[in-house]
Amino acid sequence: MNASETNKPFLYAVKMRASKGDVHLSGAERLVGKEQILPVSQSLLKRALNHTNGNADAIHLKVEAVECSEVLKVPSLPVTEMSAANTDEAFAVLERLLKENGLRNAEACLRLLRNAPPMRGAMLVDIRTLQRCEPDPKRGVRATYMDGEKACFDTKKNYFREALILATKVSSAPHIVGELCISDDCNYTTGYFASKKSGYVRIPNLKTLGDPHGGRIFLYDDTSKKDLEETLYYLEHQAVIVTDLPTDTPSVLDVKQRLKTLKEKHLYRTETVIKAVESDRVRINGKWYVSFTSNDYLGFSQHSEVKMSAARALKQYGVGSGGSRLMCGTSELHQRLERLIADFTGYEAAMVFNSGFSANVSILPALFGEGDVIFSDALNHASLIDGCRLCKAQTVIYRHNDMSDLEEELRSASFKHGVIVSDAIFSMDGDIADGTTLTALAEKYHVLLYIDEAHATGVLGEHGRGLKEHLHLQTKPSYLCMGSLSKAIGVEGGFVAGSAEMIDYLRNTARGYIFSTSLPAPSVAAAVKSFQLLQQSPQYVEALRENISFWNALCRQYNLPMTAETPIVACEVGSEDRTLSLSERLFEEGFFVKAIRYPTVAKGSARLRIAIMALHTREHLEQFAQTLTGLWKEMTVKN
Ligand code: WAQ
Ligand code: MG
Repeated sequence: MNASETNKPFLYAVKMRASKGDVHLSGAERLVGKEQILPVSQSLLKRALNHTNGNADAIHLKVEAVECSEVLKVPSLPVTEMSAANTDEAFAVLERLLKENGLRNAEACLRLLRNAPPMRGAMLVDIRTLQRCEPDPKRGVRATYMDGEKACFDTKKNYFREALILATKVSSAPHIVGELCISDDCNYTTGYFASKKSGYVRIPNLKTLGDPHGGRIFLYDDTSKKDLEETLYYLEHQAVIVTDLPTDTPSVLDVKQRLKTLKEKHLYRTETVIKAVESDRVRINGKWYVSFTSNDYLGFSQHSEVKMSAARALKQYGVGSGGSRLMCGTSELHQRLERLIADFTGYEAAMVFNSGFSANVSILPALFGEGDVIFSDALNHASLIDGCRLCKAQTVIYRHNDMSDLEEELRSASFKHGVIVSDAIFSMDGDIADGTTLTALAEKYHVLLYIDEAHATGVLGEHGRGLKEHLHLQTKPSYLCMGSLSKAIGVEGGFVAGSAEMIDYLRNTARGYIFSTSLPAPSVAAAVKSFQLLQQSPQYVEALRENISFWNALCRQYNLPMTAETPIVACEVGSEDRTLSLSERLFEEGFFVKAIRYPTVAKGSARLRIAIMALHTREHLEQFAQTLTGLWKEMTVKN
């Protein structure tokens, strides 16, 4: 690199080539300004180091100066997308394009492409004779010294961008009338035809997945070959910057199309408007339905004392809290609620968030970062998944409630800090986490245990204290209990309970806590009352448990395969549209149960999520089981 000798402006060709033994793994090049040499080199090196073809044992990185005055600017070929369902259709498209571009021996040309030997360069083929005319047929001719106008720091190969740059340069070379290309990467099946006349035409399915065979032909049109040198020089040495690449101009998001796709896949969701709630019934469009959709398991959202408590707080404090907790959003009520939660769950301290979702996406990133590993159950709630995503820590997903898989992962991972994250009751399946083994594993491998009790608070354990009470587990300092105020507690918000220091630290670092206006006083007062009700008497939890037992008895009586350990009953149908129609049929019969579909559950495992409440009358439970049995039989017979 001797660009510094003069004051002329330069660009720099940065070329990377990675190989293992004699095998070429990956290669890429950029043509960039001086200040981009380092970041671009780094991205190319990363690419060389992380190539799926294998680990490189030699990486060549070459930086060469190119005088700016020598650089040609060429506008990108326009891009057209074709469709082709299989290789036959794809090759038919290619053939048509070749013919449109004046090639008389299109079929023979395609045979040449199909039988291209593996090489680093392309074949330079005379369009009349189909003879190859590059000096070294083993190597082929290589198009180099080219890039898009804006530097690109992709560490993964951007097939389309790179191919479009190459095709644009090649099509601007003297005597080149077209180009054909199929990637030799076995997982990339889209190829293209490019020419000045046709532009860059993308064709999918030019080969089948897994096929490592590719090839590239530059079509040359100059019978006398008097300018062959010129063509070769242009391809291999002329520096070209491609302007106006299509990705440079972002396209407007097509939400209309996306909505259409959602509807086609039966994944479109609508809101049901509830006009009134009364015990286990809701009014929709002027009619009362028995609801099996609410998470208000104990009916506290309607409990007269809970409502009174909210009303008093409304009078005293007003509607909104006016600020975040660390500003003016902490009232005596907030503190009382947190004290109550700590006592109720059996921890030193607790703090309240505006929602369980906010708690999960705030707590995990506050605690875990680079070098840490989160071990997360495959069926954890979306907010836990997003909490993991927001962390710089690595996430390892273990099979749902599979403790030997979890242990295997714990044993084989290395990390600075680790945490096991699990729902206590899984929200869409209703099963209970194996808390005993989780606790033992957390201790054995010196990791934190983070349990999301959203559906377990007020449900599990004699007094509804959650998983710990249910399994008679001791409180451990390395155990963090997160929960919700919006399910059995009947209000809104989330919480986390743990050691006093842990909670102190989280108040200082959990972003959803710090940067949200705090819960309004009426909600806080209502939650306080709900916890007091739970503490005063086990009657509410008992009533719920009795209804679950009654439901299970009905299931046995009607032969319905839907017995449940918790108030969440998974009625798995599978197909999205059949689940929707089951929900509709039940609605016609006076029952309100929503269909649960992807992404809440896996594709093809759509279901009704039946939620049992303490408020359900036996009569309603019985009527529902009876109706569901009829419809369920109808469905299973049909399919
Ligand atoms: N110059 C000439 N020929 C080359 C070059 C080059 N710089 N790089 C690769 N080839 C030849 C070589 O024979 C390869 O075996 C063959 O092309 C395929 O190369 O719109 O990835 O790099 O999404 O595997 C097309 C993208 C991707 C289509 C093409 O080619 C789209 C691709 P690969
Ligand atoms: Mg390749």
